[in-house]
Amino acid sequence: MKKAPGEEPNEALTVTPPKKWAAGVPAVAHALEYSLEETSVRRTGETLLTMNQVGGIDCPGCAWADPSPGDRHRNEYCENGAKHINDEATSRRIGADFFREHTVSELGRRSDKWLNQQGRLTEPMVKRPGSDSYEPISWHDAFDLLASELTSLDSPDEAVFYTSGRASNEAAFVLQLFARALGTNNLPDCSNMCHESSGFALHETLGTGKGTVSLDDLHHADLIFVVGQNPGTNHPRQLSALEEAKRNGARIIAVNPLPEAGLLRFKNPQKPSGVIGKGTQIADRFLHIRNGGDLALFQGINRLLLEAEDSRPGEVLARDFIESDTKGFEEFAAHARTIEWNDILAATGLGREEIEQVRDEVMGSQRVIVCWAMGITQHKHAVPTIREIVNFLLLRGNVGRAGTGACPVRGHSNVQGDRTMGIWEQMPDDFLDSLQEEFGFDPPRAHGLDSVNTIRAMREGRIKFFIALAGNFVRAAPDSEVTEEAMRTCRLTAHISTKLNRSHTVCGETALILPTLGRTEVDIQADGEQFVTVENSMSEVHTTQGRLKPASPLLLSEISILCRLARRTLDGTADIPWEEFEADYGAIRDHISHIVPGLHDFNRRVTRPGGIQLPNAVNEGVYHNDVGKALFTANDFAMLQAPEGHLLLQTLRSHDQWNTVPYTSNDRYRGIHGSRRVVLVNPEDVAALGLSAGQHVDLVSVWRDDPDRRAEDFRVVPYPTTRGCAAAYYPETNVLVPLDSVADKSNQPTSKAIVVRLEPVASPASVSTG
Ligand SMILES: Nc1nc2c(c(=O)[nH]1)N[C@H]1C(S)=C(S)[C@@H](COP(=O)(O)OP(=O)(O)OC[C@H]3O[C@@H](n4cnc5c(=O)[nH]c(N)nc54)[C@H](O)[C@@H]3O)O[C@H]1N2
Ligand SMILES: Nc1nc2c(c(=O)[nH]1)N[C@H]1C(S)=C(S)[C@@H](COP(=O)(O)OP(=O)(O)OC[C@H]3O[C@@H](n4cnc5c(=O)[nH]c(N)nc54)[C@H](O)[C@@H]3O)O[C@H]1N2
Ligand SMILES: [Mo]
Repeated sequence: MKKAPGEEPNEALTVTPPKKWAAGVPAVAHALEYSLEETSVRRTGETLLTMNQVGGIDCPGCAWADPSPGDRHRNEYCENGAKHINDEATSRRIGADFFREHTVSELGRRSDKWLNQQGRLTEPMVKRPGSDSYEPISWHDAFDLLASELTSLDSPDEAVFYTSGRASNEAAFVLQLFARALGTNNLPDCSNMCHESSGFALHETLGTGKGTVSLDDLHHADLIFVVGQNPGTNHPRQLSALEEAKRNGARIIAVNPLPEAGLLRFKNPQKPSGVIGKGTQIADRFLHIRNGGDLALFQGINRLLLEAEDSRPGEVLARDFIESDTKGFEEFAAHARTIEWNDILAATGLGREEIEQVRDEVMGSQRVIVCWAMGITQHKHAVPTIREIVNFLLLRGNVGRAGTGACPVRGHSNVQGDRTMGIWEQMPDDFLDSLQEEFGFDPPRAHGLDSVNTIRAMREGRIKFFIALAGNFVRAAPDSEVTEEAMRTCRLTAHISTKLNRSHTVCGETALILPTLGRTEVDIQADGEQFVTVENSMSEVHTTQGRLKPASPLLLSEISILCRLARRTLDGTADIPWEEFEADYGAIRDHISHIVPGLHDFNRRVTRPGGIQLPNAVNEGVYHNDVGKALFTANDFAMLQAPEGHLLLQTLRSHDQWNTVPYTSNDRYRGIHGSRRVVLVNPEDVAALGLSAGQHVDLVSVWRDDPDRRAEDFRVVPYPTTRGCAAAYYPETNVLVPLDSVADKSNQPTSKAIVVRLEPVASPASVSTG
């Protein structure tokens, strides 16, 4: 059977029943097992004990907030945080010898897991035109090469600067400053594929791109929705917050096509009771929804609330708040009453009584929060879905008060901060005006390219230069084959990276690997030891400072790389003190403090325990959107329907990966072991499609008139997902996501809704169950 390049072969697949609880002793033991395999015991201890402590390392995992300094546990990290940090702190190294032994085309046939396991990158490497190998290059020559490409472009808009959300605030600020001083807004980032839909909908309705809740709000809410997210795997410390909320009397409603372990029960490994007891039941109510049914769900709840107000006028809706703080209520309400129950039930797959019970819980609650992540944002109608969630919150005044609000749960540890620092292809004019005033150059005003439009522009031959600050662009992006072909049209591609990944093997004519310090490592510059800062999902900005000896003496920090490149390229054309920035990151923060509202006096305030809480105007009753009020919206009903014989496929994360980087082939909570090439299908659909457990199938995605897209050789696993829906892991399935299948308005790839058929292929092996 032909294998797609870079895919891990199927090992012996074993399927066990999905777990009914998350975390607890096995989780900690599992993390330590991984740590000991990758690094020495001493390095593990050093990194873990300072993780998420004041003055220590911010976990490079998710963006969940830390408890206030006095309330932190000595081990304020989760199993997965421990894995991520140790993945970076590994003692394995790759340098010139490795690249002499492995050509680029050979590396291109290796799996994501294998590439990552080779260890830390240690020296700058170049692949020259016509060559199939990376060879060493000095930093000096690497910067010359990059600068000469950049200065020979016909237009700065032929260059693209990608950022992944692990980059610090300071590195992100320097990157966008460099791009804009050069003359382009081409600043795509991972957020374009992550929470772009949230940003768009929240800007429009509440006048902020960010969430409005703090940890304290969560602890004091009395009803919390967890919609389209899998916190047991992706935000394990959120479970501690939910546990605390429950102790304070909150009820929790989980909405998901999969009964995820962390949503059901949680054993807190940091509490003795969690180690021995049965743990806390997290979700009081589980809504087993069809993929993409959330818009209809919230439309249904909203309609019921409006009708309840009809029969008990003045008792259900927050009339005063609606009057004083919002606009558009009448149009919204008139429209909401037209949504048909038959449609709502078909789209959600839920019963009407289930939705009525939710209405009753909402009416019995004074403080409601809605949390959401990729299960909401990666859909064609993601923006209307989030607008409808905002309608829901506004109806009973559940924004701007303690214990209430909108909580888009961010992914990468600093994805939100990168946006605050100006990583956005369409930064508003007031930010650009401030840059102009501060640095005396005229930033470009035309919007640049986001991630999807970058690939489109490459395909049209409009991009010559691509540089990435962290990340794995070709694997994170949709339509892998299309994206890879597009990337190869560039004259030069360069990656500032800690570890090897597939993006290094998909090269422009010339390609550079620029190895950099990770978050765990000491960063010493001309003016002494430096720290950097990050912003979490709750808009708290704080420091992070590594302790470990750098993986190689040849590594430069991200900021050094960017400042040296900017200096070489711009050659004094803008009045920006790149040298000073490199020597003392405090100088970067001084400038940021003049540009970003809320970060005044940045250097002094950020080192205080707990850091800086950025203000959120919504909580002051101020809405910075076009209408100056919280906006109710009327959203057209939409539902996803796969044609007869097809399923709606969502692509998601296993318990043992960091985005594009699988650590092992296991997904412990879901009971999948030994292979990632599995497709989870409802047992009734397995039967209806004439398939059987363990059968080998190709996943074939059908999109408009396009030729079929195919991901080869997956195994069918009967699994309690909703009827008509299926799930398989990212990034192996990105090949199936059509580039043009994007969310309306936000242009975010629809990675949670791909129409597929399962085509049986011949194969001898069968699945064992145990
Ligand atoms: N360990 C670990 N932690 C991570 C990451 C990682 O890779 N590994 N990645 C980080 C990043 S960048 C991000 S963005 C976050 C992602 O965090 P999540 O959003 O939790 O990540 P996914 O695995 O994509 O899971 C999506 C969840 O939404 C559900 N879902 C899918 N479609 C729908 C739908 O239509 N409706 C509803 N209601 N639910 C749906 C899925 O069943 C699944 O539970 O995690 C961050 N944290
Ligand atoms: N089909 C499908 N596609 C998706 C998603 C999905 O759910 N389904 N999710 C989307 C989402 S939410 C996201 S956020 C994107 C993720 O997209 P990216 O952020 O681009 O991808 P990552 O896998 O997080 O990047 C991992 C690489 O980052 C580098 N790295 C790690 N730490 C550091 C560091 O400290 N500095 C530097 N310079 N480099 C570092 C390493 O080289 C590593 O190989 O993928 C998106 N793509
Ligand atoms: Mo993300």
